[in-house]
Amino acid sequence: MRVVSSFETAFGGTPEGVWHAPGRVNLIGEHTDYNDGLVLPFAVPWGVTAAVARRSDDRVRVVSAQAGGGPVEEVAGWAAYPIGVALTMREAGLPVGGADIAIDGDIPRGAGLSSSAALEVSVALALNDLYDLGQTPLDLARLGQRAENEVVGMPCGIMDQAASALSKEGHVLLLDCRTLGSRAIPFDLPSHGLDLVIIDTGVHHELADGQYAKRRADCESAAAKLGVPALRDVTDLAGALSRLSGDERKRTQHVVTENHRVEAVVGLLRAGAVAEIGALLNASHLSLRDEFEVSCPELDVAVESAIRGGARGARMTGGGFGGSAIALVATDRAEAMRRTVAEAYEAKGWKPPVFRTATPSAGARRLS
Ligand code: GAF
Repeated sequence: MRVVSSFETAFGGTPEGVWHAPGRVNLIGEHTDYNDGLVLPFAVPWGVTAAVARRSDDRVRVVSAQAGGGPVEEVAGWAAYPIGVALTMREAGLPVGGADIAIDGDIPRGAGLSSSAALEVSVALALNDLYDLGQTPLDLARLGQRAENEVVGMPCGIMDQAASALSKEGHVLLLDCRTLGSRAIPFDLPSHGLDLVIIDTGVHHELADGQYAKRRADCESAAAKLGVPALRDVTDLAGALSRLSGDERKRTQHVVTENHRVEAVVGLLRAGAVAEIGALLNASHLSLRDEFEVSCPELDVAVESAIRGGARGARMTGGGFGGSAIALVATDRAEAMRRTVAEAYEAKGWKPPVFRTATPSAGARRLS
């Protein structure tokens, strides 16, 4: 394994083990996690692999095949994620000593498939095993999120880390972001003659992180005005909207309806009506575009052209402002759909999008 040889080259010994954590796609439930709402992600076949050994001192050293260069100990750039996890575990009172960590990954960069959560969870799982910390996969997801919030400074919710830590092959993960209760729901696309195609726009618009924090603040101030702990708690949407205006009104409209869409998708999946979720994916996209305002022209064209090209439904996935869209399409129409999307991009003079088939995959695990 390449990550083992990169460990040996960087640190001069052999790792005690190798761990893997996947990236994710979110089927539906966008920008609901930090509103105590519902999400429905699943793990993708790509992820981050960490080869790790304990050290007799407290130092944490990291190398990455993607970043290149020698071992890093500074909490900056990409290294803030893995080192941040170790520091956060210590901060939480867990007895984590030093570690040498080599990282390798195959999540396409900038595709919005949560390479950062995969990085956090792979390292958290490795340290949990090596230092016998007794943390559950959900605990590890929370530690990863805390590292990202407190060390990296990105105010993300729990969805990405939970998807990486808890997903089951062939299933989507229904996660209640308030109770943190979760359930694996079968998502067997081949038996329905369907593909879920990831359309990677290849763009990542600047200011995305500031916009994320702003959306979160809009939601929190709306909930405060409505006198509820979180937008999850809005039961009378029309009444709530009549008491809000501007951005707070739009964000509330999105979050409340998006939670309903997650429930509706779960109902259809449980009834075996997978192809019928398409309209809800489309509605989610329009709401993210018009009410939550986190889409961008590249995502909108991907979604519109996918639908025009025969998709049952399509939407942006993840935080937005670039990254990827997903399209649910009959397997025998997938090729024609990809062609329609590629032509739409060409007509705009944009670089071609990259298509990948999303297979619901297993969550984080030890490989050796
Ligand atoms: C990003 C965040 F990291 C998640 O927590 C979630 O809020 C998502 O955007 C939007 O649904 O991936």
